Amino acid sequence: MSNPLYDALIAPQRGQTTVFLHLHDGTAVTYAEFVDLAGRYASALHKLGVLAGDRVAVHAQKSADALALYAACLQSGAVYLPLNTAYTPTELSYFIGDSGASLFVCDPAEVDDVTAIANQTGAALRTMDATGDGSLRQEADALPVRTEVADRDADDLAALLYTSGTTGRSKGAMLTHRNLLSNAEALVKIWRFSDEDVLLHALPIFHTHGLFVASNVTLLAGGSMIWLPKFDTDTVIAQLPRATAMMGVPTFYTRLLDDARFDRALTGHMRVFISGSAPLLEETHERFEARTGHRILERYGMTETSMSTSNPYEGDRRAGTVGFPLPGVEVKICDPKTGETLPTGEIGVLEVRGPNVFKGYWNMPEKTAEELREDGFFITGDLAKIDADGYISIVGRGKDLIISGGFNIYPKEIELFLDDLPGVLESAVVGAPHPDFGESVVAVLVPEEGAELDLGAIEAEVKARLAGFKRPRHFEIMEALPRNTMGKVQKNELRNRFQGIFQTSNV
Ligand code: MCA
Ligand code: AMP
Repeated sequence: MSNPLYDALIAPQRGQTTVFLHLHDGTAVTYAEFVDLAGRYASALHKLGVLAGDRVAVHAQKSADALALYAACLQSGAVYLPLNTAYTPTELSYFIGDSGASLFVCDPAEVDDVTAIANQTGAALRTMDATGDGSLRQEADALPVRTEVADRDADDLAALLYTSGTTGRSKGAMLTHRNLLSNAEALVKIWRFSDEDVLLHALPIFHTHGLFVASNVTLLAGGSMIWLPKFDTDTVIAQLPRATAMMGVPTFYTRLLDDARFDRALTGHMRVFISGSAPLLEETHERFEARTGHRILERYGMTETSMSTSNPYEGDRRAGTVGFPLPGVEVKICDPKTGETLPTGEIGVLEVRGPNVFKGYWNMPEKTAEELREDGFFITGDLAKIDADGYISIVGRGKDLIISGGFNIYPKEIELFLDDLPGVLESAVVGAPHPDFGESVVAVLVPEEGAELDLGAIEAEVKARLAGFKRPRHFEIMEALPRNTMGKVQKNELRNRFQGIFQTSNV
């Protein structure tokens, strides 16, 4: 009997009285308590009839319980499906339906809005609030700690993470035990994580970064985490003296740099600051070093691959690069049209192969075949180059994607939504540089002939149905979209036109 992730991350911690999570209210959860809590949730899952391979969809705030539910899913062999807390019921309905989740754990405040979704798909509905309380914990509390661990193969699914697609339809990336464990092992090794580490954790746990990179790495190393509900500059500054390591998206670091308290004295004791999920500007890298003496360690990954490359722990952490492939991971730069490998130094599409590469998209064999080659290389859609020293730089995106504060936004999804609104003939959505989020969203609307667009009503509709981070922060009404002779919308022209739109306005 074996269960690769549970055996490596959770089982060794059973009975350990050292602290795993330092909570923001000053209390702590020991490893022994965490493993028991997970065991109670595993009992609740068992009682609900959740079987190995079943999907458990979780739309809950970050808490110790939410993480214990992830561990319980590993123990039960269920497939953990975390969902961005900003998603609206309109968005949730697709994920619950598409995944065929047998259990949907939501926030108590949204029960009325999502009951219909659960009824329609046949998922059992339970609740969990920001403190972890809710109907699921009440059931778990009444049950004994389950010790039975489901037998799982390295190729069995551990998690299903939805990532939006250029066609506007989200794709569920199937991540196996092998994918997640091999990545955690590689990262613990190259970033030198140990049981002495205290990771300042201010990331959300519904994405690869906060869940797998940060939490799996800490669990595997047996370290502890300062478990913050979200990123808040004051709290991070107050907690930093207790930490040894921090992981964040570039917005975390630019916000810290905007605060004079964030300096050499505050950070001198830190072992490492790691950045990813979006490009870290060279300027931020340099400001960070000048202020703190630390060079941020930038790495690169994707939902489909977890982490693929990283700057070195020891050695030159080069600004503007994402370092070298992780141990066991192969990368190549290919011609986007032919797929042929390009010579060193040329820009092309980055392809990745290794134990980190996902199994494919849930129920989407054609999409999987388009992006995952038969020889195992995954076509990332990121444009990159490799220099003579082997450092990889991400120089752009071949895919139409906006990354705002580390969250991915696919223009197509917003365009399809806007096109459906009354009076809108068509729309185009592009990203523009934003001082806080890196990039933010601009929407161009073309009205139907004779129609008067009411931007206030459009914004209200967007707010009600799309997650807040996807909200266009600038709308522009135009008579027609710029098109080339083939009729294709010239997004570059729009990007150039709106390049400075967020630099001056306060949005
Ligand atoms: C919140 N808002 C945003 C964002 N976050 N708008 C644009 N972009 C965002 N990222 C909006 C809310 O909808 C709200 O709008 C207003 O900002 C305030 O919300 P609040 O929650 O208070 O925002 P915040 O606390 O300032 O959040 C910003 C943040 C957060 C701290 C940067 O977005 C964050 O923690 N980002 C991390 C994302 C992440 O973990 N990415 C990893 C993906 P309104 O006022 O209209 O209601 S994994 C990945 O990419 C790969 C695998 C990898 O390599 O890691
Ligand atoms: P996701 O779809 O959330 O997995 O986001 C993955 C995308 O984030 C990648 O395809 C890249 O475009 C981007 N990304 C992640 N890390 C970095 C980085 N260090 N530099 C530039 N882009 C990054």
